[in-house]
Amino acid sequence: MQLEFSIRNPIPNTINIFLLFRDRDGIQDSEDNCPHVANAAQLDNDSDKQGDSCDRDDDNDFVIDIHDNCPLISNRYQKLSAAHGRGEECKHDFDGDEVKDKNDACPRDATMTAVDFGKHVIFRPDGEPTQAFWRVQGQGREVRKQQNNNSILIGNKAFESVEFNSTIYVDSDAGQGTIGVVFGFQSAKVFYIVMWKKASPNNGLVMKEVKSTTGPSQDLYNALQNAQSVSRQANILWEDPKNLGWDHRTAYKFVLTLNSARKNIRVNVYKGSDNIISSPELYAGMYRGGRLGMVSFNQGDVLWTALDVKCLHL
Ligand SMILES: [Ca+2]
Ligand SMILES: [Ca+2]
Ligand SMILES: [Ca+2]
Ligand SMILES: [Ca+2]
Repeated sequence: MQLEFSIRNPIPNTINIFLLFRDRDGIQDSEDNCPHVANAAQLDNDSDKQGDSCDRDDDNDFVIDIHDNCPLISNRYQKLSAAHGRGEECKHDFDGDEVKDKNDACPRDATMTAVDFGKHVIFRPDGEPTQAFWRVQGQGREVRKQQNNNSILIGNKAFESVEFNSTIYVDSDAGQGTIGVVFGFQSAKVFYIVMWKKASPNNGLVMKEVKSTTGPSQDLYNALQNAQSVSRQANILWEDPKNLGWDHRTAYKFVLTLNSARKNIRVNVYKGSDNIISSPELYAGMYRGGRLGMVSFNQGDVLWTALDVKCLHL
């Protein structure tokens, strides 16, 4: 919904879009279940319209969270499991979604047990109409972009602190385009992007912070492709100083670690077991969580496989 809001009803350039979001988590205050706390995931375990991040009692059992031995499962009598140091009712399954913690991608989020990009939106940052060139398969853990066009796929689920893993593979000998991932997506005007070019002279991996006054437009697309920061569109946060490009038919594992509390972000890229690209821990002042996705410009036959997400509780 956030995306449609931004694309179909662009906000005039004169209005600071952040005035609508006091806590800058991408949720409009009127719809935000914690308007003073950045909680992009909007979790509300007991469905009382007070988000977990600002609800003192997330399970409505009258034991406040800080004293509750199962804060997401109603257990008024607080029976303790001595072996686990938690309440009996949540000793193996903290959020009560019937997936044990060790198998649960987000053990403190009952709405999320495994990543699934089956539900998503697609948009073109250049503002052109989107075409159905994307396919999602493998229970939402594999995404393929078949044709060469400029578009971004964004999963519907928003995350706060998270580790996002994907293996990117160009299944072709053709093309010199850009491949990458998107994170902290709040709207088509506010997101982060990791882009990796193949061709020189501007090859190499770059991480950008998008804060666009226009949203999808030729200006935004040009700014994303620009080797410099472009005011009112996109800032470069980090560039790989080694300027490595990617190769056809080679698998690269991307690991993004995102901390919404400390606003730290980090990317590592592996080829086999070699850590070929490693950013330092970057401070990203506006990172407050958001949705995850994939990007490719001027490149077809791109595969994102082994998609995996782990919520981090820091
Ligand atoms: Ca909020
Ligand atoms: Ca609540
Ligand atoms: Ca409670
Ligand atoms: Ca669980």
